[in-house]
Amino acid sequence: MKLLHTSDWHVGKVLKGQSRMAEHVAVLKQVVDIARGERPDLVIVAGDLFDTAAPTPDAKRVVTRALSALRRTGAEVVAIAGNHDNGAELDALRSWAEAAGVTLRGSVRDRAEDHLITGRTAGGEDWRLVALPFLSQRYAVRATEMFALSAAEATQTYADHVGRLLARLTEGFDGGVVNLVTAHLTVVGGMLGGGERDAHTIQAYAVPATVFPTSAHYVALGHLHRRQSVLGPCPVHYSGAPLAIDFGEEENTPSVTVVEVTAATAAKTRDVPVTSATPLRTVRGTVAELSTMDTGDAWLRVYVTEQPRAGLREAVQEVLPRALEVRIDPALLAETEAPQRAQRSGRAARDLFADYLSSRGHADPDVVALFDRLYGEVAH
Ligand SMILES: [Mn+2]
Repeated sequence: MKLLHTSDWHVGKVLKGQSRMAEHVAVLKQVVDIARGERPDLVIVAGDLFDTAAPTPDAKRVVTRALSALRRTGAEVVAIAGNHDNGAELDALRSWAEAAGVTLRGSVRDRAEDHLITGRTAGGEDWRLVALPFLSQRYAVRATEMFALSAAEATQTYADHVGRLLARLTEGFDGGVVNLVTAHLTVVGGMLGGGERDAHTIQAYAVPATVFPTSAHYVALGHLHRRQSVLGPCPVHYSGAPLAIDFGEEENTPSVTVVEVTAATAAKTRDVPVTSATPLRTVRGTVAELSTMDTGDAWLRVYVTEQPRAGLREAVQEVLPRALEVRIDPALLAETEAPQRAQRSGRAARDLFADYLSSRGHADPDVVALFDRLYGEVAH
């Protein structure tokens, strides 16, 4: 059978004030086009369909249309909730989704059978898919345990919990059927894409790849935005996000993963690039250097290698109108040594403010003069 594995759409993402909605429409259209060309039997969306737990009506329309369009290619469609999704809300839509031929699993239920989805391809191959949506560590590691355990023990408990769940859910995996797993989690050794929220938590609650059984023919993961396979007892893959979600992910090649697998042969994977999103780029330089750069239509994060001064952001945005984030180069700020804290008592506000500015590498007489004028207006 053939699978199309995708994840981490993050529809509704607003990047530094810039909506990505038009890009998402184009990206998901391309994913649907790929599905039309590839004709997979099953499409798996491994979580983080939305960027937030309270998506806008626009975001909901884009996601539901994409799921329906994928279904219309003739594929079964299964989607699970990620940590960014509102699992309970996805579950609330289950009966509607089912009527449209789309299977949703929003949150972990106490009935194991609820997480086992079975099907048969047009060619007569049987498959079963264990669908485990994101399991919150707050839910998995009860508060009482958190107080009594060290961080390492709490992580172990989360990994144990996920391991026990997967062992229970996959205990019926046996021969003659294509055994599949989808989950939204971090596997130990996985490489972050760069833009995932709260990277610390993502790494702290990593589970070992040994939670997946040798009897699985393919494990379709979401959560890490970088396309990668993970060493494990069976084929374990992250499809990665189909577009760079945030700065730091510009080195990833966004794609979907097409998988050919049978009950008797090892899964063969192939990456199909998704190219419709606007690229993200990080550039560095002085305003003069930046003004000579050709950055095309990319959204930019700009690290300016100049001392901070009033109007610097505007100067950058004038030469690079697609700069969404403008910051002083962190390397430059680190070089600026913080002077000794000056004696405060008995000194004028203007002098204290000037000291503060120079301590931040921002000695700009225009700003001091403006402060002086505004302070004069409110102090009398
Ligand atoms: Mn995620």
